[in-house]
Amino acid sequence: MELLMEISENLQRGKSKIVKELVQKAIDENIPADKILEDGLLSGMAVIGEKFKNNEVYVPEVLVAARAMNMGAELLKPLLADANVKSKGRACIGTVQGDLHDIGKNLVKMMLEGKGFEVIDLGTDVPAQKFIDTAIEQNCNIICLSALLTTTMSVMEDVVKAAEKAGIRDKVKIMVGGAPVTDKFCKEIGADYYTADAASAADAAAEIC
Ligand code: B1M
Repeated sequence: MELLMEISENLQRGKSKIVKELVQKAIDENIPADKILEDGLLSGMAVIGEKFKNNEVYVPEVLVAARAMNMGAELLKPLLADANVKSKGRACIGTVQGDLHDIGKNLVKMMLEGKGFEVIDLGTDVPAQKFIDTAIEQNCNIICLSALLTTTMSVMEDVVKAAEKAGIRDKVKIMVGGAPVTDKFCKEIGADYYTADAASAADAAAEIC
Protein backbone atom coordinates (compact mmCIF):
# COMPACT_ATOMS: atom_id res chain seq x y z
CA MET A 1 0.00 0.00 0.00
CA GLU A 2 1.43 3.35 -1.11
CA LEU A 3 0.63 5.28 2.09
CA LEU A 4 2.37 2.71 4.29
CA MET A 5 5.39 2.80 2.01
CA GLU A 6 5.44 6.60 2.35
CA ILE A 7 5.41 6.23 6.15
CA SER A 8 8.30 3.77 5.94
CA GLU A 9 10.34 6.01 3.63
CA ASN A 10 9.79 9.17 5.68
CA LEU A 11 10.67 7.32 8.87
CA GLN A 12 13.94 6.25 7.27
CA ARG A 13 14.66 9.92 6.51
CA GLY A 14 13.79 10.86 10.10
CA LYS A 15 10.92 13.14 9.08
CA SER A 16 8.94 12.83 12.30
CA LYS A 17 6.39 15.54 11.54
CA ILE A 18 5.53 13.99 8.16
CA VAL A 19 5.46 10.49 9.67
CA LYS A 20 2.99 11.72 12.29
CA GLU A 21 0.77 13.29 9.61
CA LEU A 22 0.89 10.18 7.44
CA VAL A 23 0.10 7.87 10.35
CA GLN A 24 -2.90 10.06 11.16
CA LYS A 25 -3.94 9.90 7.50
CA ALA A 26 -3.68 6.11 7.55
CA ILE A 27 -5.79 6.00 10.72
CA ASP A 28 -8.38 8.28 9.07
CA GLU A 29 -8.45 5.94 6.09
CA ASN A 30 -9.30 3.08 8.47
CA ILE A 31 -6.13 1.11 7.84
CA PRO A 32 -5.82 -1.28 10.82
CA ALA A 33 -3.41 0.00 13.49
CA ASP A 34 -1.38 -3.23 13.54
CA LYS A 35 -0.88 -2.96 9.77
CA ILE A 36 0.28 0.67 10.06
CA LEU A 37 2.71 -0.42 12.78
CA GLU A 38 4.07 -3.47 10.95
CA ASP A 39 4.10 -2.38 7.30
CA GLY A 40 4.74 1.33 7.85
CA LEU A 41 6.74 2.07 10.99
CA LEU A 42 8.48 -1.24 11.74
CA SER A 43 9.32 -1.93 8.11
CA GLY A 44 11.05 1.49 7.96
CA MET A 45 12.92 0.74 11.17
CA ALA A 46 14.02 -2.63 9.74
CA VAL A 47 15.59 -0.90 6.72
CA ILE A 48 17.41 1.55 9.02
CA GLY A 49 18.59 -1.38 11.16
CA GLU A 50 20.08 -3.13 8.16
CA LYS A 51 21.79 0.05 6.93
CA PHE A 52 23.16 0.73 10.42
CA LYS A 53 24.61 -2.77 10.48
CA ASN A 54 26.30 -2.20 7.13
CA ASN A 55 27.64 1.24 8.13
CA GLU A 56 25.50 2.93 5.49
CA VAL A 57 23.87 5.18 8.14
CA TYR A 58 25.21 6.33 11.52
CA VAL A 59 23.93 7.06 15.03
CA PRO A 60 22.41 10.51 14.27
CA GLU A 61 20.32 9.16 11.37
CA VAL A 62 19.21 6.21 13.49
CA LEU A 63 18.25 8.54 16.33
CA VAL A 64 16.01 10.72 14.19
CA ALA A 65 14.40 7.62 12.66
CA ALA A 66 13.81 6.27 16.18
CA ARG A 67 12.16 9.56 17.17
CA ALA A 68 9.88 9.38 14.12
CA MET A 69 9.04 5.76 15.02
CA ASN A 70 8.11 6.69 18.58
CA MET A 71 6.00 9.67 17.46
CA GLY A 72 4.08 7.55 14.96
CA ALA A 73 3.60 4.71 17.45
CA GLU A 74 2.25 7.14 20.04
CA LEU A 75 -0.72 7.90 17.73
CA LEU A 76 -1.45 4.19 17.37
CA LYS A 77 -1.39 3.56 21.10
CA PRO A 78 -5.11 4.05 21.84
CA LEU A 79 -6.03 1.99 18.79
CA LEU A 80 -3.89 -0.96 19.79
CA ALA A 81 -5.58 -1.07 23.17
CA ASP A 82 -8.57 -3.34 23.73
CA ALA A 83 -11.52 -1.18 24.73
CA ASN A 84 -13.08 -1.66 28.17
CA VAL A 85 -10.48 -4.04 29.53
CA LYS A 86 -10.26 -4.24 33.31
CA SER A 87 -6.84 -4.05 35.00
CA LYS A 88 -5.26 -7.48 34.59
CA GLY A 89 -2.27 -6.86 36.79
CA ARG A 90 0.72 -4.66 37.26
CA ALA A 91 4.06 -4.80 35.51
CA CYS A 92 7.23 -2.77 35.61
CA ILE A 93 9.28 -2.51 32.47
CA GLY A 94 12.64 -1.13 31.46
CA THR A 95 15.69 -1.51 29.30
CA VAL A 96 18.51 -2.95 31.39
CA GLN A 97 21.51 -1.04 32.67
CA GLY A 98 23.98 0.08 30.02
CA ASP A 99 21.40 -0.08 27.26
CA LEU A 100 19.65 2.96 25.78
CA HIS A 101 17.47 1.26 23.16
CA ASP A 102 13.82 1.89 23.95
CA ILE A 103 11.71 1.38 20.84
CA GLY A 104 11.00 -2.32 21.46
CA LYS A 105 10.47 -1.66 25.17
CA ASN A 106 7.97 1.09 24.33
CA LEU A 107 6.09 -1.29 22.04
CA VAL A 108 5.92 -3.98 24.71
CA LYS A 109 4.61 -1.36 27.16
CA MET A 110 1.99 -0.25 24.65
CA MET A 111 0.81 -3.82 24.02
CA LEU A 112 0.68 -4.60 27.75
CA GLU A 113 -1.43 -1.52 28.36
CA GLY A 114 -3.60 -2.62 25.47
CA LYS A 115 -4.20 -5.90 27.30
CA GLY A 116 -5.25 -4.02 30.43
CA PHE A 117 -2.03 -4.01 32.46
CA GLU A 118 -0.92 -1.11 34.59
CA VAL A 119 2.64 -0.54 33.48
CA ILE A 120 5.34 1.31 35.38
CA ASP A 121 7.93 2.41 32.84
CA LEU A 122 11.40 2.71 34.35
CA GLY A 123 12.92 3.90 31.08
CA THR A 124 16.34 2.88 29.84
CA ASP A 125 19.67 2.11 31.51
CA VAL A 126 17.88 0.66 34.56
CA PRO A 127 20.02 -0.98 37.27
CA ALA A 128 18.94 -4.48 38.39
CA GLN A 129 18.08 -3.37 41.92
CA LYS A 130 15.73 -0.65 40.61
CA PHE A 131 13.50 -3.33 39.05
CA ILE A 132 13.37 -5.19 42.36
CA ASP A 133 12.69 -2.10 44.48
CA THR A 134 9.88 -1.06 42.11
CA ALA A 135 8.37 -4.56 42.03
CA ILE A 136 8.26 -4.57 45.85
CA GLU A 137 7.03 -0.99 46.30
CA GLN A 138 4.42 -1.17 43.54
CA ASN A 139 3.41 -4.78 44.09
CA CYS A 140 4.14 -5.83 40.52
CA ASN A 141 3.14 -9.26 39.20
CA ILE A 142 5.65 -9.11 36.38
CA ILE A 143 9.07 -7.58 35.75
CA CYS A 144 9.67 -6.99 32.01
CA LEU A 145 13.25 -6.66 30.82
CA SER A 146 14.42 -5.52 27.42
CA ALA A 147 18.00 -5.67 26.08
CA LEU A 148 19.29 -4.93 22.59
CA LEU A 149 22.99 -5.35 23.15
CA THR A 150 24.83 -8.64 23.67
CA THR A 151 26.91 -6.76 26.24
CA THR A 152 23.88 -5.82 28.39
CA MET A 153 21.96 -9.11 28.29
CA SER A 154 23.85 -10.30 31.38
CA VAL A 155 22.09 -7.64 33.48
CA MET A 156 18.95 -9.76 33.07
CA GLU A 157 20.60 -12.49 35.10
CA ASP A 158 21.49 -9.88 37.75
CA VAL A 159 17.78 -9.07 38.03
CA VAL A 160 16.87 -12.74 38.51
CA LYS A 161 19.55 -13.07 41.21
CA ALA A 162 18.48 -9.81 42.89
CA ALA A 163 14.87 -11.06 42.98
CA GLU A 164 16.05 -14.26 44.67
CA LYS A 165 18.13 -12.28 47.16
CA ALA A 166 15.19 -10.01 47.98
CA GLY A 167 12.99 -13.07 48.60
CA ILE A 168 10.41 -12.14 45.93
CA ARG A 169 11.31 -14.72 43.27
CA ASP A 170 8.16 -16.79 43.92
CA LYS A 171 5.91 -13.71 43.86
CA VAL A 172 7.02 -12.13 40.61
CA LYS A 173 7.43 -13.46 37.07
CA ILE A 174 10.37 -12.23 35.03
CA MET A 175 9.90 -11.77 31.28
CA VAL A 176 12.81 -11.11 28.95
CA GLY A 177 13.09 -10.01 25.33
CA GLY A 178 14.99 -7.98 22.77
CA ALA A 179 16.81 -8.81 19.56
CA PRO A 180 19.79 -10.78 20.99
CA VAL A 181 17.72 -12.59 23.65
CA THR A 182 16.62 -16.19 23.07
CA ASP A 183 14.51 -18.78 24.83
CA LYS A 184 17.69 -20.73 25.59
CA PHE A 185 19.22 -17.67 27.27
CA CYS A 186 16.01 -17.10 29.24
CA LYS A 187 16.19 -20.65 30.61
CA GLU A 188 19.92 -20.42 31.31
CA ILE A 189 19.52 -17.33 33.52
CA GLY A 190 16.43 -18.68 35.28
CA ALA A 191 13.94 -16.09 33.96
CA ASP A 192 10.34 -17.21 33.41
CA TYR A 193 9.30 -16.16 29.90
CA TYR A 194 10.97 -15.21 26.66
CA THR A 195 8.92 -13.81 23.79
CA ALA A 196 10.15 -12.61 20.42
CA ASP A 197 7.82 -9.67 19.90
CA ALA A 198 5.69 -7.16 21.74
CA ALA A 199 2.32 -8.74 20.95
CA SER A 200 3.48 -12.18 22.18
CA ALA A 201 4.88 -10.55 25.31
CA ALA A 202 1.46 -9.08 26.10
CA ASP A 203 -0.22 -12.44 25.39
CA ALA A 204 2.22 -14.21 27.73
CA ALA A 205 1.65 -11.59 30.43
CA ALA A 206 -2.11 -12.05 30.16
CA GLU A 207 -1.62 -15.81 30.57
CA ILE A 208 0.53 -15.28 33.67
CA CYS A 209 -2.13 -13.15 35.35
CO1 B1M B 1 21.81 0.46 18.39
N1 B1M B 1 22.52 -1.34 18.08
N2 B1M B 1 23.47 0.96 19.25
N3 B1M B 1 21.04 2.21 18.46
N4 B1M B 1 20.47 -0.17 17.24
C1 B1M B 1 21.61 -2.33 17.50
C2 B1M B 1 20.85 -3.09 18.58
C3 B1M B 1 22.62 -3.26 16.67
C4 B1M B 1 22.12 -4.69 16.47
C5 B1M B 1 22.96 -2.56 15.33
C6 B1M B 1 23.92 -3.34 14.48
O1 B1M B 1 23.49 -4.10 13.67
N5 B1M B 1 25.20 -3.18 14.61
C7 B1M B 1 23.89 -3.17 17.57
C8 B1M B 1 24.02 -4.22 18.67
C9 B1M B 1 25.05 -5.26 18.35
C10 B1M B 1 25.15 -6.27 19.44
O2 B1M B 1 25.10 -6.02 20.59
N6 B1M B 1 25.31 -7.49 19.00
C11 B1M B 1 23.76 -1.76 18.11
C12 B1M B 1 24.84 -0.99 18.63
C13 B1M B 1 26.21 -1.64 18.51
C14 B1M B 1 24.67 0.27 19.21
C15 B1M B 1 25.75 1.19 19.80
C16 B1M B 1 26.82 0.50 20.65
C17 B1M B 1 26.34 1.97 18.61
C18 B1M B 1 27.47 2.90 18.93
O3 B1M B 1 27.31 3.80 19.71
N7 B1M B 1 28.56 2.64 18.31
C19 B1M B 1 24.92 2.18 20.66
C20 B1M B 1 24.68 1.65 22.09
C21 B1M B 1 24.04 2.67 22.96
C22 B1M B 1 23.57 2.05 24.26
O4 B1M B 1 22.50 1.48 24.31
N8 B1M B 1 24.38 2.14 25.30
C23 B1M B 1 23.63 2.15 19.89
C24 B1M B 1 22.79 3.26 19.82
C25 B1M B 1 21.60 3.27 19.11
C26 B1M B 1 20.76 4.53 18.91
C27 B1M B 1 20.74 5.44 20.17
C28 B1M B 1 21.30 5.30 17.77
C29 B1M B 1 19.37 3.92 18.51
C30 B1M B 1 18.40 3.69 19.70
C31 B1M B 1 17.34 4.76 19.77
C32 B1M B 1 16.22 4.33 20.69
O5 B1M B 1 15.96 3.19 20.97
N9 B1M B 1 15.54 5.35 21.18
C33 B1M B 1 19.79 2.55 17.98
C34 B1M B 1 18.97 1.72 17.18
C35 B1M B 1 17.64 2.31 16.76
C36 B1M B 1 19.35 0.43 16.77
C37 B1M B 1 18.69 -0.50 15.73
C38 B1M B 1 19.04 0.07 14.37
C39 B1M B 1 17.19 -0.68 15.81
C40 B1M B 1 16.67 -1.17 17.16
C41 B1M B 1 15.17 -1.03 17.18
O6 B1M B 1 14.66 -0.09 17.76
N10 B1M B 1 14.48 -1.92 16.45
C42 B1M B 1 19.41 -1.89 16.04
C43 B1M B 1 19.57 -2.77 14.83
C44 B1M B 1 18.51 -3.85 14.77
O7 B1M B 1 17.89 -4.23 15.74
N11 B1M B 1 18.35 -4.41 13.60
C45 B1M B 1 20.58 -1.47 16.82
C46 B1M B 1 13.02 -1.87 16.32
C47 B1M B 1 12.38 -2.46 17.59
C48 B1M B 1 10.86 -2.50 17.43
O8 B1M B 1 12.87 -3.78 17.70
O9 B1M B 1 13.94 -3.35 19.98
O10 B1M B 1 14.28 -5.56 18.75
P1 B1M B 1 13.43 -4.40 19.08
O11 B1M B 1 12.10 -4.91 19.79
C49 B1M B 1 11.38 -6.00 19.25
C50 B1M B 1 11.76 -7.36 19.86
O12 B1M B 1 13.12 -7.47 20.15
C51 B1M B 1 10.83 -7.47 21.04
O13 B1M B 1 9.67 -6.71 20.68
C52 B1M B 1 9.95 -5.80 19.62
C53 B1M B 1 9.08 -6.13 18.41
O14 B1M B 1 7.76 -6.25 18.68
N12 B1M B 1 11.23 -7.03 22.36
C54 B1M B 1 10.73 -7.66 23.45
C55 B1M B 1 12.01 -6.02 22.78
N13 B1M B 1 12.05 -5.98 24.10
C56 B1M B 1 11.26 -6.97 24.56
C57 B1M B 1 10.91 -7.36 25.86
C58 B1M B 1 10.04 -8.45 26.02
C59 B1M B 1 9.54 -9.13 24.90
C60 B1M B 1 9.87 -8.74 23.62
O15 B1M B 1 9.63 -8.93 27.22
C61 B1M B 1 9.82 -8.16 28.35
